[in-house]
Amino acid sequence: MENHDKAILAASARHPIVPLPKGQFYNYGTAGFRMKADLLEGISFRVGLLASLRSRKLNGQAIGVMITASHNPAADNGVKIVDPMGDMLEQDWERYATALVNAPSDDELVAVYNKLAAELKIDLIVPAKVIYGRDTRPSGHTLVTALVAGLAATGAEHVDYKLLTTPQLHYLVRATNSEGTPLSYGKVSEVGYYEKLAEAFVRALRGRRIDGTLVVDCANGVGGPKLSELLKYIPKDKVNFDVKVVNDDVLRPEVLNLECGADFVKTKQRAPPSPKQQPGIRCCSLDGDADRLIYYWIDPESGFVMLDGDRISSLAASFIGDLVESAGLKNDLRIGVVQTAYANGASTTYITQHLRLPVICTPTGVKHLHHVAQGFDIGVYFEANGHGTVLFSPDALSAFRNAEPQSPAQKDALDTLAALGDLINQTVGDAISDMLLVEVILAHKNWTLRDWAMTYADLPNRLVRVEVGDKDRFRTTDAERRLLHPAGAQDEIDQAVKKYKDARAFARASGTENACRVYAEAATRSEANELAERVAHIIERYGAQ
Ligand code: NG1
Ligand code: ZN
Repeated sequence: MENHDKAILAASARHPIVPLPKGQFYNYGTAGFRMKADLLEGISFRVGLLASLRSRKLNGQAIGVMITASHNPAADNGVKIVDPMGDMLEQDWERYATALVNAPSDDELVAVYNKLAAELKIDLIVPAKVIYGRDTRPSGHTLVTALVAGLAATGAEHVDYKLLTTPQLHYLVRATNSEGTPLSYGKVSEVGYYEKLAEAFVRALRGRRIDGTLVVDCANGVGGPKLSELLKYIPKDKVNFDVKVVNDDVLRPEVLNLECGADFVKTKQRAPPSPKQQPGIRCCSLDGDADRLIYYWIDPESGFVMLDGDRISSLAASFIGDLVESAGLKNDLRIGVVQTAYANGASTTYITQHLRLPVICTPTGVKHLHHVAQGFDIGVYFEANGHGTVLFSPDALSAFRNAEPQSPAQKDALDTLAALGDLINQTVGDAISDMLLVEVILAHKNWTLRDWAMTYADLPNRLVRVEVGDKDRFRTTDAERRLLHPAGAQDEIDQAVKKYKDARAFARASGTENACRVYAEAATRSEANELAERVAHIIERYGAQ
């Protein structure tokens, strides 16, 4: 049997783990391992070991590793594993990642590695392949070196794709594993991704005009250069796509996600202060690794108006729902929308009552949404923060291609749907692909952002972060909408909610920070604020016990 012990021991000594205070552990959470970059070198090395094991377990299929901390400040970083179809790491393996990373010494690391290989019946002679990329954070270099040391120590073949957006890496993992099969996802290169999106964008537009200029704030992250690159592949003679790329400075690391980007816009509910936008201009923001997207404009009368993930979700569901009907496939394909408890209640009402589509609520974290969306023929899923995509089942994709159109209108709808199948990233939420989708829909509907915003009125809402002693004491049920523990807390929240009209509130432990989050919505802004404060006090009180 192949033995990696010596190589792992030697390399681990060069990429040590930073011990945490007694009783604390590193945890593979919703975003993989994410924290201050100077804690991550040893973790990245160990993730390399795990990625090799995972690839071997899956008979040498390529596994992805992405080094990014998304919308977090520049000093943070993160390491996340991507499964062969481009989806998130299988849930059971999160535990194995956590076990490897928390091994207290090099010897114990080797012991955990071998124990996992034995328990999971992994043949260490099988070839392993891991592909990886990173965002623009300077700490990415050190983390890549450590990752490669882990891959080399375990004899895994590895490919460095250097700077990538997170969704680009997901694309490349799926493209690598499907290459040469009937289900090929596209060329195995960054250029292949641009070609695929650009071609599908032109096809989905079907000659429609895109109105005005689109300003894209790239959070001074990797999305900036990548979007500029993509734009070169969109033929100017076929499409009038006037894009102004702003906040694309990737040379000064300290400006990453600083006062710009999708997370800033969503949480501060205002436009980035720089560059200042003229009223009426269509704007959108990506986050630091280009997997979140938020649209907005400055209205001459009402000021800043935001169109977030819930809006993108309802826009996509409405457009695709209409196309499916026009294509004569309404009785053949099940369309559904997946949201989390953070979705604005007005969006849920609009989708269920106006669009008449089913909505399922899942716990926070895209892996949950993705999984439930796979249960539909067309599953639209977005988090309110702008992360999401639309998944098409194999049946849906083959219906778009093979259904016999009975009229030119049916043919047009089928062709548009087939183009959307290629335009929309099927592996993970992709801000650049989602942006092209929104532009296609607005062009088809001949809508401005104001027309889009008029479809329904958001309920005023407020999100509050509450510091608690031990957030893990707060346990939830019903897709995180109700607290099970600590006993009594939910009753108090229920009492508070009853005092307001059209109100809803919930509290849950964050999966990415050591805190609880409280969300409240109500008929007016002041009531939403008041309710959020009340529930936050309840959580503070229980959190202090
Ligand atoms: P937590 O910290 O578990 O609330 C946050 C976001 C999620 C998700 C993850 C991963 C909110 C309220 N929560 O999770 O939607 O995106 O980060 O980045 O936005
Ligand atoms: Zn992100």
